[in-house]
Amino acid sequence: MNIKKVLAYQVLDSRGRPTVAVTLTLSDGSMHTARVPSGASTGAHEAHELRDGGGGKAENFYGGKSVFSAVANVNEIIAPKLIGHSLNPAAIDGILVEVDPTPGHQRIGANATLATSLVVAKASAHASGKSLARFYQPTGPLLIPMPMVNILSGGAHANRSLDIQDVLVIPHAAQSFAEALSWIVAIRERAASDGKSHGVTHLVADEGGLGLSFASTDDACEFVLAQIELLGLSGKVSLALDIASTQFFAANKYSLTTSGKTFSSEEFVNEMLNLVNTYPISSIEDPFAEDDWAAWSAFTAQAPDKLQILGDDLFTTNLHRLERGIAEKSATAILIKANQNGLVTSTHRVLDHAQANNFATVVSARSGETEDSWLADLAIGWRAGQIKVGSTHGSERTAKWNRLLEIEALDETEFSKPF
Ligand code: 2PG
Ligand code: MG
Repeated sequence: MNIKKVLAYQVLDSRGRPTVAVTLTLSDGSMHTARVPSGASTGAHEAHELRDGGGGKAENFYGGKSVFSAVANVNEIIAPKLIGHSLNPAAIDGILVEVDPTPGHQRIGANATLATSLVVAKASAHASGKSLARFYQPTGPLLIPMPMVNILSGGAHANRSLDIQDVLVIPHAAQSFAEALSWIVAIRERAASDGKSHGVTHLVADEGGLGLSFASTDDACEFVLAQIELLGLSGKVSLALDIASTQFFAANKYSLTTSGKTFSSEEFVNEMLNLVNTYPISSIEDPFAEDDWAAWSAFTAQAPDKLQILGDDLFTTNLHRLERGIAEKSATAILIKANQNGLVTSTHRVLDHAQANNFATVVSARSGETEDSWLADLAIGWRAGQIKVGSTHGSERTAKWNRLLEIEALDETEFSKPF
């Protein structure tokens, strides 16, 4: 089957900001669409998201955040090279690299390359008569990932109502994904009503979590643990934190706004060790800034064996940075975000390399998402083992949860138990 037409256009993400969509038409007449997400707490080493910036049309309508140039790059530079091409995701990703060999797709934009790369993967699955998940794993039970779900948001996602970005929960003792999700919804509901009864005005943050204010990370952890306990889920649901510390690291110091305290790297290693030794935390993400490699290694050497130490801004789904992290024992797990990388095949390669080196892998959405659900299929098809999508509110989040529920209901599956 061949590619007949490729058309990119601008659509909106969950923050109401423009993003790139691509619709591909195949020679059988079928049409396939992919939309790309966008981060807010982005790492410095991510692939380049091309936005138009100030001037003319862009500034008038979207304050410089439009993606008309990325759209034009797909329609004018990429599309002519793909028309008539057979469906081969690796070969087409190779063409995208030839079109723009700069690191991070600086010239044509990673939003242009990823939208194209994703739509080719979706169309290829269709051409082989399979779902996207089954395209990657044609036979055998599919592995439904353990979810890591946002309950409280702070940092860049909730007007810094909390220094850290997320307090999440992991329903590690659930027997199925459906059961896991029902526990999470109950915890979030309880947290929302408890927040109100404490007189706290709560806001729904960028990822659908609650933007409650807390004086400290400890208070936020205790609040979520109280909800877990009241539901009789103690010992069955653990905490996960995304510290997103690059956001409050400057001039070699970690500076917390809520407490007004400032820490050197060494002091912050101890601060994070205290936190993980005090609460039932299964996973901690970005406890240190994206280039503070020494702090990561020092922490990993001293942290409890069972703790998952997860690199997001540290690795930015980049093979070279992952290789350094493996060599320096900086972490034990990697967050996988396709738009940090820019291509589906090379994102998959990063995930495989991590697993081959005994790193756990967590496929993740961005804070700016669309209703597209390819993330769920990739997490399953690539046997990631874990997934992070934000909270349970917002259709851009439920699109992924519902796709996981659908696959669990319809296909032969097993539920991942990484903890
Ligand atoms: C993160 C993500 C998702 P963003 O830091 O892990 O929670 O946020 O997409 O803003 O980078
Ligand atoms: Mg993160």
